[in-house]
Amino acid sequence: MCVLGQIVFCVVVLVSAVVAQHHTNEWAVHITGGHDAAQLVAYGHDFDIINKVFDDVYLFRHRRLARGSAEPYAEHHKRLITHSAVLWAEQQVVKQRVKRDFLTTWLNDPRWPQMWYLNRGDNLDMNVQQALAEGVSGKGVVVTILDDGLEKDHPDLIKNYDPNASYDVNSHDADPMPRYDLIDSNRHGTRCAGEVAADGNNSICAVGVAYEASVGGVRMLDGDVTNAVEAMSLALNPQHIDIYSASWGPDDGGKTVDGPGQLATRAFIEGITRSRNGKGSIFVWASGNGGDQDNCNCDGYTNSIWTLSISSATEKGCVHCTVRHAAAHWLLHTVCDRYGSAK
Ligand SMILES: *[C@@H]1O[C@H](CO)[C@@H](O)[C@H](O)[C@H]1NC(C)=O
Ligand SMILES: *[C@@H]1O[C@H](CO)[C@@H](O)[C@H](O)[C@H]1NC(C)=O
Ligand SMILES: [Ca+2]
Ligand SMILES: [Ca+2]
Repeated sequence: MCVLGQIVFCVVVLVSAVVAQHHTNEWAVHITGGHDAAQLVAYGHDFDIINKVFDDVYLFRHRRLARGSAEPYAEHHKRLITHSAVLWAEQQVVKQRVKRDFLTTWLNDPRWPQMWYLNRGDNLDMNVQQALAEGVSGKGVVVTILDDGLEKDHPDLIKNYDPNASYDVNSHDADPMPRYDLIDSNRHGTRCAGEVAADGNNSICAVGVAYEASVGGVRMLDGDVTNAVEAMSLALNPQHIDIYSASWGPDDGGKTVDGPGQLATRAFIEGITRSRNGKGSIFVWASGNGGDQDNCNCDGYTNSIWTLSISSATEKGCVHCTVRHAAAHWLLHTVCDRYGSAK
């Protein structure tokens, strides 16, 4: 009994879904002779005049026909347009229209609702949803994070992990896994990678700005950072990697003025002139962590002509009182650290 009821219900739903009732019982009618002529035509054909579209175009509604029909009312149409005062008539059809300013991107990652810098609107976010709507989500782009390592098997990174964008400069091997200690000193690189390319809509953790990009990590901050260490990191696999992201630099206390040495400089120049078949590497550098105490120009990496310097604001719009990507880091910290404080 129940089953039969369900089948009937399904059939009804299917039929009404397939046969859309999109022909209305209204016509737009172009009539010469003014309102009196229009009224004559309307009454003679069982219509009411319900409005005007233009001075000489009237909106008619039929008195008896159903509001919605799968088929056009061809007979009624024919009779209407043969009237001598009717220059043109069109039965009105319901058109499918989508509001373009209403972005419906909604991802199922638990932290997505809190990711204001991706989805909050009101000039607070980075217009990422508009880019996603155009299909720009990082697919085909290779990013590497130069930092303290990368948890390549992190559940939110494993899908986008690219071993060819990864290396361990500190230990001279191919595996960029971070070194674990009791205070989690080496989680920075994994968090930065998550900000860029944490997988989207996978029900895990957060969402990267470019959640379909490939991401690798270079472990280079967990040891002595020298000119050679920086240069090897900046020159990794340059025909393969599009973007090198560095969220580190000289001290931001406002008293240090330091910059790349000779080898790192050469890595920049060769990168921008020769890599990616001449298109050049993109070197992205963090700035702004020094807040009011510092000036971004006191840093030979962020003010270099070979780097793009990126800073940010807080959720309240404050640009000079906070750590650069505190919000994203907080999100990744609270739910996403695989070996974080819950370890
Ligand atoms: C996210 O995944 C859900 C299924 O879990 C799907 O319905 C939805 O369309 C996806 N959203 C995007 C933007 O891909
Ligand atoms: C990494 O590079 C090797 C050698 O060029 C290539 O065979 C392999 O497909 C690449 N892997 C990825 C994930 O791009
Ligand atoms: Ca290693
Ligand atoms: Ca995710």
